[in-house]
Amino acid sequence: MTAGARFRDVLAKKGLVEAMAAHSPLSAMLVAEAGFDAIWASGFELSAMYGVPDVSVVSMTQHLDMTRAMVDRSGLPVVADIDTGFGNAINVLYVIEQYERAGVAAIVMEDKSFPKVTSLIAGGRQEMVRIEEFQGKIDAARAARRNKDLVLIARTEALIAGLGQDEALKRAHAYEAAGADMILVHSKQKTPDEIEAFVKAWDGKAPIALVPTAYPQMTVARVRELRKIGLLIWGNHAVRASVGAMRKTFAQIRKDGGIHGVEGSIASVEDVFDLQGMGKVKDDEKRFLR
Ligand code: SPV
Ligand code: MG
Repeated sequence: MTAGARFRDVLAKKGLVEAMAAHSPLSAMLVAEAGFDAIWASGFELSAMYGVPDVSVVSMTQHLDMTRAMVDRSGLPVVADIDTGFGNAINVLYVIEQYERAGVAAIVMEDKSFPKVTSLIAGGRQEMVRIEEFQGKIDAARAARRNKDLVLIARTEALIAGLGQDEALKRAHAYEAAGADMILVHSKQKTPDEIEAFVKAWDGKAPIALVPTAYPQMTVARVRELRKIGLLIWGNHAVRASVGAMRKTFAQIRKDGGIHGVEGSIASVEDVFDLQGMGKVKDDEKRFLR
């Protein structure tokens, strides 16, 4: 079964795919361990991991390499955040071929112009491409995928750009008409009102994907009540958890002048050995080293 088929299977059986962000194979493994359905190969997280802004500075190959490693190590369906598709429809042809070959289950492509600016930044410069142009990019993605199981998710940034519900709905309908399997609609409002209004007004067939980072009142239970949601993405909680944990640990070590105070609050070396599969290495040594 392809990763895309597995994603579609979870959606059919559970009615909702719950994805958690990751930025590395290790974080992707922890997403799997926690029991989420899928990995969100977040552009924001990877940019933050490289210490650079999420403004199309991280290259397609950097994101692709990390995504491939996350596919390999996590065993979960991976939803790849390909931003704007790294260019125009011609670039998208190549991008889809590469990501499908890397084994992703789904791709999310957004209707902003390249280079993009991260969505949740206050006062961000949010420039969109024309509807027809983005339809061409969806068309290119459809033409490039070898297997129809690969889930193509079109993301509209109309609400992020402040263009209003009508524009968001118009774009969502246009993207569904162009063949998107799912529509992601993003919002940076501090409450779910804007998104709930969109969802209530949505009369298309494609399920909706949400990234409720800015409006944390949106729980799994509330999403299920909305019914039309097929994918819920917890967008950046892996990198934010890491930043918080590292800051706390580093500060404590500086304060204590040693590492004795942090042992109880960080993962043990054995824990990390387990994640790395050192048990198997020992077994393999017995078996193969002669
Ligand atoms: C990401 O995680 O890279 C996203 C979600 O695209 S957001 O950063 O909220 O735009
Ligand atoms: Mg992103």
